Amino acid sequence: MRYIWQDSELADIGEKVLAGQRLDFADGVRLFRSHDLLSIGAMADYVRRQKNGNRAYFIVNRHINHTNICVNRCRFCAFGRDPDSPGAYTLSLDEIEAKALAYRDKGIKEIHIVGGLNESLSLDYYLEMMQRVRRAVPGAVIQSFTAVEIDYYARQNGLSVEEVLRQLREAGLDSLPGGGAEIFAPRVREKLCPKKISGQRWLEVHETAHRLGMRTNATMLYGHIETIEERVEHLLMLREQQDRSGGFLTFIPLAFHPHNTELENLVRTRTTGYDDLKVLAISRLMLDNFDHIKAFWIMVGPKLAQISLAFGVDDLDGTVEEEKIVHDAGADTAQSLTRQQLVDMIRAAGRKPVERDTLYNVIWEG
Ligand code: V47
Repeated sequence: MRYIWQDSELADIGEKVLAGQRLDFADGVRLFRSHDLLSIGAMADYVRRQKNGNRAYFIVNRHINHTNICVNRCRFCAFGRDPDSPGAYTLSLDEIEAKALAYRDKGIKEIHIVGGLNESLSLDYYLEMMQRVRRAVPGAVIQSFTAVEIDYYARQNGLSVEEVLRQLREAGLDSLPGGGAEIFAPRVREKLCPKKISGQRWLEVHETAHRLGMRTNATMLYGHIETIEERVEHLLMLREQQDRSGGFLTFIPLAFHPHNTELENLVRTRTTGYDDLKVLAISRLMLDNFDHIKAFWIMVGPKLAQISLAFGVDDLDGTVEEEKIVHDAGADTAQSLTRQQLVDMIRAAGRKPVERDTLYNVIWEG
């Protein structure tokens, strides 16, 4: 069998992929510099098939953003507000419980809750939130609070990250989502999110969660001021962490949306479809110790997410229902897709739809 990349400038990288050898920093940079998208995609598709066969995953889930009040005020974020700004909100525990309860009988398998760093909320609010959501939807996995939020609750309460995670887990938390990673490079963090925890700290929080037996996700925010080298470093830092602690489930690249952010005049355009596919495919190639690569359709649109199934992606995320963070920043995607739409998108790409829970337990196979 001959592969498309064997006649390309990337043939030597393709040989490594075929031999199951790890790609290095220089390979990653060359892949990002190359315009041979089809060769990169074919290599990623080869790896994807080795790991996941013909399966493509989705989940019936619901996002809840409990507050947009945030002390960090990152320059790339259109969601965060000061407490007295127009549009600032904090959901009561009754409101959060009602949002979860509304999905109780709809086969929901995951509740994804993230929000801002709100000084006026106590750890008790989060503990009771977990208890109430757990009771409201006992059949769903609760994947909540980014590493940034967990670190904040620890500092706010004079507790260790481990203690906060233990208490939240006791109350119902199962897993951490991958947000807040942005780009680990200190140069970018100083410019875009100087108040946010360092990349090192983000990794430490995930390492602690993994040590406690919790599975977590990882992300990378791309398409702003980061360089190609900083993208590759970010991926390699995640790969090294995964070698050490092994608890990452899936990697989700997040395409930067500039509208309504402080970067709007600097980064005038959204990421291109070409770059989105390259980031997804190169992530599949570099992160050889991650089982899954997810295209969050909310970010890249359902059509590109579907095409990405031929570029290394094996997961489209889910029904979502309500999304504020990227829609505040100008996303023009819908708020939700139905289960049937996800199944149809996957089938039309020639793949076998598999409904999963957060931990990739199979709920249904089509
Ligand atoms: O942490 C903020 C990013 C994240 C913008 O773990 C932005 O399965 C684009 O992490 N343009 C939240 N992105 C979303 C997130 C996520 C989504 C879906 C699934 C999972 C998972 C995680 O969104 C934030 C930040 O990194 N973000 N502002 C923006 N303007």
